[in-house]
Amino acid sequence: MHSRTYLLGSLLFALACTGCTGAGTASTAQMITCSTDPGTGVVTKCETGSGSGGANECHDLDEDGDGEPHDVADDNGSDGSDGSDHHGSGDHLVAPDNGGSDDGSGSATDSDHDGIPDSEDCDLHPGEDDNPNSELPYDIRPALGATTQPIRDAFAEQSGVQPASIDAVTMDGGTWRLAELQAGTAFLVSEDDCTHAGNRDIGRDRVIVTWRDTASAATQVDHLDIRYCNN
Ligand SMILES: [Ca+2]
Ligand SMILES: [Ca+2]
Repeated sequence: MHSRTYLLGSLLFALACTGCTGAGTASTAQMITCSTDPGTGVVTKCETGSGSGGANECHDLDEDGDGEPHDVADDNGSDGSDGSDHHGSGDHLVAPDNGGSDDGSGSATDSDHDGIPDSEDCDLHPGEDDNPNSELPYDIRPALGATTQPIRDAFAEQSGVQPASIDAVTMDGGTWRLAELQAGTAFLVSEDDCTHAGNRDIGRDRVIVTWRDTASAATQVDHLDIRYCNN
């Protein structure tokens, strides 16, 4: 699919963009840096550029240019047919080695061969492309006027099974519907849900969910994007 010329151009762009601060337009194969939740490692917020190299940070070559590690062909509409994209394939674009915290560790493992060592790779964080959870989908899209319990609806949609317990629901920024989400209370999706400034976008919030499949099982954690009214 990709010619060598295209690939080279993309890499040169990615290299040139390592100094970008986030003000530029989204583009494919851009380097992005994401902050991660200190407790769970879940990706919370991302921006373009190679970041400061601090703690609680990961990197990704954003193949579809949407500013997030998760790469899908169509992230704005129906993306139910993307089950075969990217996962484990050998055609990942490769990031230039721009130094950073992998200095001195020439044998750092890079299991998806994208040029970013596993220790820094967002794709390996909970719920991302190389570490998907089979029980919780990437996002759930409650419709205007629908009655929803977004987290339970998401478990039902993905696996058809509810966990034994949902131990924690947190948000990195904002508290929109947080009380309902933590209590598992059903609510009616209103215009305000569609238009509020969420922690990801207009009408869109990312929550971090911790649960157990059985009372004695270890906890699992994943993020879930709630996209009210398909935002
Ligand atoms: Ca992406
Ligand atoms: Ca990698």
